[in-house]
Amino acid sequence: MEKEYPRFVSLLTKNTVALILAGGRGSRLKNLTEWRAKPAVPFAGKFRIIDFPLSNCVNSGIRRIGVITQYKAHSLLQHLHRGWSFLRGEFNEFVELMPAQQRIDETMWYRGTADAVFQNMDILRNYDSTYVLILAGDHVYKMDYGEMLAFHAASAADMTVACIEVPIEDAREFGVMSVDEGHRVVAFNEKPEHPQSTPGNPDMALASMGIYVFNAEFLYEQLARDADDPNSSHDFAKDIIPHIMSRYRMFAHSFSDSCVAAPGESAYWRDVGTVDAYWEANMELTKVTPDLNLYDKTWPIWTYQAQLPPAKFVFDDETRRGVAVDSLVSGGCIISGATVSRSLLFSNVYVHSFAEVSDSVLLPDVNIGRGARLRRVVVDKGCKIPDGLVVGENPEEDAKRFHVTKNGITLITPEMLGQKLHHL
Ligand code: ADQ
Ligand code: ADP
Repeated sequence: MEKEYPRFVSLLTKNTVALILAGGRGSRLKNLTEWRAKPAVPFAGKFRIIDFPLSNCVNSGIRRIGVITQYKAHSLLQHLHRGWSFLRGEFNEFVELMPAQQRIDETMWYRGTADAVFQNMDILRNYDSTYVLILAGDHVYKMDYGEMLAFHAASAADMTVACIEVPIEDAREFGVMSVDEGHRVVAFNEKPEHPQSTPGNPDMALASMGIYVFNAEFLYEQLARDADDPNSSHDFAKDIIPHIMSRYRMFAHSFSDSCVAAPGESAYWRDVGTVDAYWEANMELTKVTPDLNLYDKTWPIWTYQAQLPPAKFVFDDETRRGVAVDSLVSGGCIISGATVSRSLLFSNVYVHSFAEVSDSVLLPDVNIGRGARLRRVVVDKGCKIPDGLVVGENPEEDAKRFHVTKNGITLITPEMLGQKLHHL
């Protein structure tokens, strides 16, 4: 007699391959992405942005992962190599790199996002998975993809897109959709001029998170069809979704059903796509109870961890300096006779005597000279801030040397300081 087995999420995640699109430049991050792709940008003291989707995969039980790279990939590849080689090939677990310009037509870089997947189709087929999960490498969030897969399977969908409500004034940056009562997608517009609001709430719109689950065979068929279409820009949101929405079963899965948050915590999802958003998201972590909980032992964020001594504070009795308050200070840092407040210090940052740093994000290996005063700055990796430099008190003066955003955040990179060393 045939036995009916219950549908376990672990079976779904095991039969899934995740592909992380990590090829875009993220040019709104200005000089922070001059030497590295956006997914490789350091975030939250000791992580890189791509650690979030990668950790979500591993924590969800999806352990076959491809990372599709293109733009300025060196720093990203180095990070993946150092930090993400711990999966076990013996158990059919891996993080595999899929650089552009190597398959099908050797002269062609990836065009759109769909083309980036299409060019890796022969590799993908070899994985022999039932589902393909497509992710962006440039968002910060904690999500159990297993919940989304279970929703996809239960809906008998061909494709499922994860969605989140966003304020209507921000909706132009996203794919905006409408769904029916059964969560089936009935309209989808990529970055619309006039976004449609959600029924009953004119202030909000339903946005695509750029996270897609496909039945594997269905995906391959669609990619092959799209590749032959001379009018296509080979992009998931612009070409693939509009084509399949009315012809096949496409569903929207709500992020609130799969975000990893304890009761009382809000659903956290950030596109740290601009210097302002990047500063803001890092600063938020210095709050007493940040929206992003990095202390949840059930959902660790994995990363590459350098072997560093603990953070050190050298207090000067006379000046009462040598402290950091409301701040995150990573390993290898030394704060010596200086004052740091509401700031986030990545690994190996030295802040020397009489310096004052507030409301700032200092990337790894930054050195702040004696008596320097920095307010509302983002300092890129490896910068040596000269003794006595003052930034954040006179925006017009700052703008002559550095990049000042519309919210008044100053970005400082080694090049702007005339320091040629490119720290990736
Ligand atoms: P965007 O993020 O603006 O919108 P896109 O620029 O295509 O779309 O980037 C999507 C992801 O693919 C990013 O992670 C990027 O790094 C990567 N990528 C872009 N081009 C690539 C290429 N040629 N090769 C490899 N990787 C590449 C998308 C959707 C919207 C949705 C938002 C959510 O198009 O519908 O609302 O994401 O943020
Ligand atoms: P300042 O901040 O006054 O310019 P330094 O940067 O030379 O001075 O360092 C001040 C203090 O920081 C030292 O007295 C020492 O305690 C600590 N320190 C500096 N470098 C190291 C190091 N490599 N290992 C351990 N402690 C260090």
